[in-house]
Amino acid sequence: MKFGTLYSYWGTKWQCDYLKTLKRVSDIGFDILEMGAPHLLEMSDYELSELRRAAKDMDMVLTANIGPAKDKDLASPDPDIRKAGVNYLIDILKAMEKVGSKSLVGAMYSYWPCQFEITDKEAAWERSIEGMKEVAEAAESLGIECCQEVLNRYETYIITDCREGLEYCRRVGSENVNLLLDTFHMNIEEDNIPEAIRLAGRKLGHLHVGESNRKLPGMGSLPWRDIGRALRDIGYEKGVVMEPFLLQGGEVARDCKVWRDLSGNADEKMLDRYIKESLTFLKHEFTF
Ligand SMILES: [Mn+2]
Repeated sequence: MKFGTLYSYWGTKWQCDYLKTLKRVSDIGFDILEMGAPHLLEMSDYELSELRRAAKDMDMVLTANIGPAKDKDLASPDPDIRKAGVNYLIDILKAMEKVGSKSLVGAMYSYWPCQFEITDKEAAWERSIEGMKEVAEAAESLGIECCQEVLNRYETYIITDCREGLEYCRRVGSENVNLLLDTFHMNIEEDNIPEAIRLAGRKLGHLHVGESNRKLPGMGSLPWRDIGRALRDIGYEKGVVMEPFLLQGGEVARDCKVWRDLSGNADEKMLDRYIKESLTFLKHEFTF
């Protein structure tokens, strides 16, 4: 397994100095930096190649996290919005190729955060799957995996448990379209987190890890040792990426509904210490 974190841990805005953060995350001991996929479209070819080289030099893997905006919803009843969604995801895949990233992860089957104005699920699935087939074709030709994130009921109506995620992937029918399970969402929706991981089996392409309140693994009460056992049972060798949201204020906290400080007023040094300790803890629980 490779361990990583989302870039936004230290900030309150969805933005990042990636060269600096790559070094920081590498120094802490991670193997993966998860980027914000939209940022790839804002970067020049030179910046993408510079980041690609830096990641290679540090032996770091880059993954890209996406939650498309509402005007790029693959499940929208509006064909223009669906078309914009398909084009957007394909543009991201092309930028990922330039930065050397092989894994696009997130709720790309629709938009995020969902406003639940439309909840006609079967029709939404039909539309989303049709668009995802086009995206999958591009992903196949670029050798990139698209991992569909199973969310919880408050954030989407499309895919809210592992079983539905597997069915969605089956209907898209591509080797490059797999599942992203996230322990935070699973804790709300699954009967049993390790069993859901076993059910996903070889279709599990990416794992997000966080406690029930999105604190760092080890700060709460999720059954990490049992989760690790399930990952070993399915021979999981892909990414285990933390998505911690501890800081109050700003657009990150607003989008992730962090309405109080969960960091104990940590400064940057403390945040580094917390995440390093969490990595040590998680590696121990997952490999013991
Ligand atoms: Mn997640």
